[in-house]
Amino acid sequence: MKLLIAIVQDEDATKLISALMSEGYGVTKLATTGGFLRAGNTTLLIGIEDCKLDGAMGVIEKVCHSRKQVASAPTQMSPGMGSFTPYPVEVMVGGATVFQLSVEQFKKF
Ligand code: 2BA
Repeated sequence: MKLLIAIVQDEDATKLISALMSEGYGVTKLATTGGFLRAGNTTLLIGIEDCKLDGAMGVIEKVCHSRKQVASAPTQMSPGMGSFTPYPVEVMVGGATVFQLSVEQFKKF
């Protein structure tokens, strides 16, 4: 058995959960925050049998889209002065960041 930890953009989360559920995958949704943009994103926990791994990855790849987002990165105006001001930086946020873990044991009580 595998556990997928999929970090996706909030815009894709509802559609992705629906698509996964309709194909019989179990999903847990967590409200999370990206460390770089400090913006909300969604993390899904998906526990699956090994034989369904490719199917789940396919659904994630199909539903989730990359988008450009603007981040406010701090910059130092005067070196040594300790004064920082934000300036906009454009970054491409991925459709999904997916970690695949092997599950040692799975039980439901
Ligand atoms: P954030 O940390 O908010 O990052 C959003 C996007 O900003 C990233 O998209 C990337 O394009 C850019 N970015 C991140 N760190 C950067 C840096 N130090 N310098 C320049 N640009 C940077 P993605 O790579 O697609 O990541 C989307 C979200 O997935 C991340 O949101 C974070 O929540 C999660 N994530 C990505 N890689 C991760 C990792 N190795 N471990 C845990 N979470 C990760």
